Amino acid sequence: MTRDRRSYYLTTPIYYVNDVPHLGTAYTTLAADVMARYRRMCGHDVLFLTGLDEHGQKIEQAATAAGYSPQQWVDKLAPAFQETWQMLHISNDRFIRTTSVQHKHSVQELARRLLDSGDIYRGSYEGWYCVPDEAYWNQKDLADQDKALSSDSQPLCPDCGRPLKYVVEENWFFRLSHYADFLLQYYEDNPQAVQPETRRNEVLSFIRSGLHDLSISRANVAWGIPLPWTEEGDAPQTMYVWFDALINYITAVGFGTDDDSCAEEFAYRWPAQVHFVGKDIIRFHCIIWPAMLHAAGLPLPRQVFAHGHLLVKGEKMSKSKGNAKTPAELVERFGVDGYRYYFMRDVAFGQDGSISDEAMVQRFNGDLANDWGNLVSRLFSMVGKYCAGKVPAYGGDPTTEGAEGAVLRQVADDLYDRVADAYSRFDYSGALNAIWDLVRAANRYLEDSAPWTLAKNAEDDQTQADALAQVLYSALEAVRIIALYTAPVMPSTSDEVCARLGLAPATTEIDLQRKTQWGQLPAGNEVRKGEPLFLRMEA
Ligand code: ME8
Repeated sequence: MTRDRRSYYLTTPIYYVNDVPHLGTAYTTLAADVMARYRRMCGHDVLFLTGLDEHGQKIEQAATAAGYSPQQWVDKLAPAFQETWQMLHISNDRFIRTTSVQHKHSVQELARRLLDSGDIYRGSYEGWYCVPDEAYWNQKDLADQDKALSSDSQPLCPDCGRPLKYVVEENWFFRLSHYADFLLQYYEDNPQAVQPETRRNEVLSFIRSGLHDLSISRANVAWGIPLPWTEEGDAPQTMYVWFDALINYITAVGFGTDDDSCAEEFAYRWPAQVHFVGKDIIRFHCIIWPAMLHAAGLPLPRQVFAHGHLLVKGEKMSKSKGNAKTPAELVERFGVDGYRYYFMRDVAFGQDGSISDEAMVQRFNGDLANDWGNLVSRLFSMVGKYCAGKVPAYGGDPTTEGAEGAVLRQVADDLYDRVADAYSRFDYSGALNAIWDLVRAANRYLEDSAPWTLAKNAEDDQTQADALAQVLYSALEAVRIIALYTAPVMPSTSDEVCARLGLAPATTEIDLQRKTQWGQLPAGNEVRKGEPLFLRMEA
């Protein structure tokens, strides 16, 4: 296998298959998709993974309640996730399901390694458990709830607010407490490893408050990967669902098999460049997961980026709160690209963000229908009228473009670095805002240079004819460049604009920096006006 480009391996959480995907799960997946598309366009060898977390008590209970076996249940619901991602034009390269045979081998292999290294031991667990979050809680986490002090009362989960269950069982533990100093040092040496900064601080203070060993097997949950060892007289146990789930990130790139090509892929792909997660699951990803990897002698992911939550009327959107919407309802109204643009532009990635119908309509009408869509339709129709529908000849000679043209070109020339800087900070909104400077500059340029006036005398006056050609060429060139930059967020629209300019699809570019340099639009290409890209909608 030749590996001549740099690997960029990125992941989303694997979602619980207890229901269909909603806007929250789609949000993480979309953000990861935009990053995957951007990195591909910059020439990285991207591997984008998403998938499903199919084991555990929560799934077992949902299946039973619906009258299915757990396997039937996950098989029934899994396609809804794949279909939703296809509908949203998610470009994942792999889709992992934790019920796969390969994943079972991978989990058992990692567990064996940790047993061999002395990091797993037998113990007894007594304490609180949140089934919906599949998370253990210590007494100190519940300190502010008086009721938590005895096992016959029922405290609430500090995270999701639902009643906890008291669990007493003999099972197996991972020596998480051993790794507190290692983790503190690691995060001190690698400040980028958890972002944004607020989340990093949260992780550090959690570690400083003391880590407890973690129970990694369950005696009374049948729906899971069997522990690969049993001691005489013991009933079989299954792996704790988070221990199982986190390992998906290495299963998907070849861990746990004897096959040479898998080992080679693992060496090439691991560690991951970035795990995208919501802030609700940061402790699993920034404490448990790196400790497991380190204990097994494996490198740690380069970065975990924990974004905020989508809020509806101030509350986290979630199935349990009954305020969850499915992407299909919005895609039907706003189109796939309208949907994608809104979530990437209007919600600051990293912070909680309120979403509303009004804001969506406003963004759609203002940024898409007015600014971007209108630029394309009025420009392309002028090219049809004044240049017989062809890109006018103009070599992009900077000495002939005039002051306004030079300003427009400068905005375009500055964009690569601005966009790259924004993406390096996961600032999607900032990247789009920078791109919109070019959209606005192109609209202003048309206003200021008034091609419709130049066209009036172009037939008799060569200077006016040249000026008209320059203006339309420059504006078309800006449109070509905008289509390239917006492709990670709005792939179909960008490909459509490129097709109307007689160009290859924007989404297939792998050298964004070179391709966005000014002056590459070939003169003579047919320009097709086509239907409006975005139709204004009523509030
Ligand atoms: O936690 N806003 O799965 P899950 C933004 N299986 N993002 C949201 C959101 C909201 N309102 N609601 C959900 C699990 N999310 C485990 C993960 S990984 C090894 C195992 C997103 O189905 C966000 O990414 O509960 C959050 O972290 C994830 O969905 C939780 O998905």
